[in-house]
Amino acid sequence: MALTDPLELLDIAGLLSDEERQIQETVARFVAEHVRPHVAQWFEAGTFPRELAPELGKLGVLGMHLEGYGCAGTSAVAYGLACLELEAGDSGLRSFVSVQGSLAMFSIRRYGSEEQKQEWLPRMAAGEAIGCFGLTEPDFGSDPANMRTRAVRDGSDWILTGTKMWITNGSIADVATVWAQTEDGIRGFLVPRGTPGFTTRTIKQKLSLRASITGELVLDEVRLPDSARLPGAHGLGAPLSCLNEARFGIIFGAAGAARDCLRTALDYANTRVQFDRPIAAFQLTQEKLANMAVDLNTAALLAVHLGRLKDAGTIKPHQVSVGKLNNVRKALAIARECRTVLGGSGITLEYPPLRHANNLESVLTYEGTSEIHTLVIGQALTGHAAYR
Ligand code: TGC
Ligand code: FAD
Repeated sequence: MALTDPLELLDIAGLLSDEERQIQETVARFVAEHVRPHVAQWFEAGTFPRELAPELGKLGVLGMHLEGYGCAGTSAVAYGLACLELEAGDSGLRSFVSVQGSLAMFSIRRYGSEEQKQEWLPRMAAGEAIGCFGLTEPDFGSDPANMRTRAVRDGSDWILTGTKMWITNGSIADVATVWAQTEDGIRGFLVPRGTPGFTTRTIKQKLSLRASITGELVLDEVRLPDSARLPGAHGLGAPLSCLNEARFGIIFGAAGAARDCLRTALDYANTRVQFDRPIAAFQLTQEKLANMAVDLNTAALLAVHLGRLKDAGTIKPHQVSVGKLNNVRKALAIARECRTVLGGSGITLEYPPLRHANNLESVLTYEGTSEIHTLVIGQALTGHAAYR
């Protein structure tokens, strides 16, 4: 008798509470109804349907692990499981939710004034307002400490000038959290769409994360009042603390993309007949499937373990790096291997593995490249920072 799901191999669901399983199933149903039937077409067209935002708001996943202001305040593990199911649909969908909740909303929740929280968080939780997070610049990605975007005082106002690159939701966002150098170190600012001097552009011709909008933010002497500054954010540690949140979601999300690929490959291998036998009956295919199932289940175990550490309030940034590095690397390898199980059919959008593999190329790079996470782990092991 075959297992119905590859994650049954280690009974990962047995590690979860009833409430966590319920949240996971609710998100899985949403993805089955609202995403799976359309996602190949969104990917092909290179669009993310904005009208999905209020639906995601109703589902309760936007800022779901934050407390108050219309957010559900769930556990970290529950949030992770939601990311797993969203990314099983498409990494672009999980990206939308990560950027909205873990970067844009989290930056306001942790570092914003009471007025900023009241103004933005309830609408963002409902999906009525979309946020983005501008840290990366054309010349400074892995090394944000050297960013060129500047904010200088002009009386009681600030004048912001600079360019942010590769910004998820950048050209559809109603508000951007923008990080800039000041005389007093790095600070964060909320820049609403429509502010004079603030323009955005959508980046085209992507071969990855096509069902997600990626943009450039241009700030040309944008004048903002001091009330637009995030008063609690001082120094590079502030944006990096937001990254910990989004990186955490990716640890679970990558496992979701890999599970979708492996489910597809298992189904395909059981039904595709060559040499008068299902290809699942060949030892070489079984070796692929077994290795991938072991890697997927250990990735899921790691995700749940890190989720428990996060819920206990003890997780460290280098532990998040272990999860992000391992799970994205493994998910990418699984997606590519599943593609081979599907033969020629694997290269089309009719099946998800190559779409996931292409998406995971971005996931390997954003939120800290695999090399940067390797160096974070190296620093934790040796005490030596080897970035510069
Ligand atoms: P370093 O001197 O090590 O640190 C500066 C200050 O920050 C503190 N810190 C952290 N705090 C919280 N969480 C972390 N993970 C932190 N890492 C460092 C550190 O303690 C220090 O604090 P203080 O008080 O002493 O000043 O900084 P560094 O310049 O040497 O850089 C370290 C490095 C390379 C690890 C960091 O720059 C880095 O992580 N680079 C990667 C950049 C990155 O990940 N960018 C992502 C942009 S956002 C994105 O990709 C969104 S995609 C979303 C989607 O679509 O899903
Ligand atoms: P670089 O930093 O130039 O790196 C190029 C190569 O050099 C990489 O392999 C890197 O690992 C390597 N490298 C760099 N430094 C070192 C070192 N010290 N040692 C060894 N190797 C090194 N950013 C945001 O701020 N907000 C977003 O919403 C956002 N969304 C994104 C969406 C997509 C689809 C993509 C692709 C990117 C997004 N990013 C976003 C940007 C992303 O975080 C950066 O691309 C990433 O941090 C890497 O920066 P970079 O592209 O400038 O590459």
